[in-house]
Amino acid sequence: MKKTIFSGIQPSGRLNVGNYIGAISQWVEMQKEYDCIFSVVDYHAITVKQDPEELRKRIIEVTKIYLAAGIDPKKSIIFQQSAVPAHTELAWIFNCYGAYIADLNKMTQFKDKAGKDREAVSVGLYDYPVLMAADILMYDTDIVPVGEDQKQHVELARDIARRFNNEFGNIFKVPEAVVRQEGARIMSLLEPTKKMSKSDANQNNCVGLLDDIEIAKKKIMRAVTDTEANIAYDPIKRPGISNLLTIYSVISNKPISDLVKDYQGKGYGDFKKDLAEVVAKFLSDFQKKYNSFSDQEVMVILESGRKKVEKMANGKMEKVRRAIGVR
Ligand code: AQP
Repeated sequence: MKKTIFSGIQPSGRLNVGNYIGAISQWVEMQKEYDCIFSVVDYHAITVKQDPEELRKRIIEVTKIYLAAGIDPKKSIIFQQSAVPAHTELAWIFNCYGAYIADLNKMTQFKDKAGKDREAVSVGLYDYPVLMAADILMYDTDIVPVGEDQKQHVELARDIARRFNNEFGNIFKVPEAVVRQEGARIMSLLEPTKKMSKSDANQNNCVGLLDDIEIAKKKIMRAVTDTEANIAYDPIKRPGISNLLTIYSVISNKPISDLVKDYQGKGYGDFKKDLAEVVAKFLSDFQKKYNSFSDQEVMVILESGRKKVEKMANGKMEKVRRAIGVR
């Protein structure tokens, strides 16, 4: 039997090359070998304030990005999380069985996102990892391909599955996170010690997948490097240039060591100019595919995905409801 993959992205901003490299590009490869389920996790997006009209647009936009990247709806299931209410139901049950306050207090993403205002953010932002556990565990997922930042949340899903199974019998599969070796954490262009994030208030930190090509090139040219003169890979001491090398390597499919050799004796100016061209070509091909999908097509794909996962989710929920004694 083929293994099951589950992953998702929240429509909380404009998707960037970090999301593509860390998550979506892995998914595309995995479709060849596994049964894949990819969700547009819109109930995660509302853990921070969203404009309803923007959110509606972003749900379609993220789905088109999956399609443009090469997720094939004939091979893989694509669905919208909120269309399957079993996800929030299971999250509630995990809130009561399996997830502890002590777990959520450790979550670094919550600490980063809540900042100093911890008491004033939504309960949803705090509870986000529990909903994510419900998403993953619902479908007997074996593997969760994510970027580095989501590893801790997948660990929690594993703990919840084990705890629930200990109490109620073998109901959930314990999944594993898969993080790519190179590109698991693409950094911000202007502050390369911080992760590139789609909801970053300063969009000059990110190369958006739907950015205007000329603007994207300018963002690369302005990216922070350092005061050294040579092109070298050292993420700790030289995070800026190392991040650009990673982006270059993944997009052009050339090993970092080859790129470093190619740029011996050349400066940042030459390197960035070439990278800007590589990124421009990538974005232009990507956007052509993106624009070939209509909103109508997307709605049909999401609806067909909903029908497929709903059956699985309902089956799992019946077992869970019986196990905890509400049926
Ligand atoms: N900088 C990154 N490098 C590599 N992978 C990344 N991912 C996100 N940023 C990077 C991966 O993309 C997927 C998106 O997951 P998400 O939408 O649930 O949110 P996130 O992890 O919180 O990503 P963002 O872009 O930072 O969104 P916002 O700003 O809304 O919080 C995940 O697989 C993630 O690891």
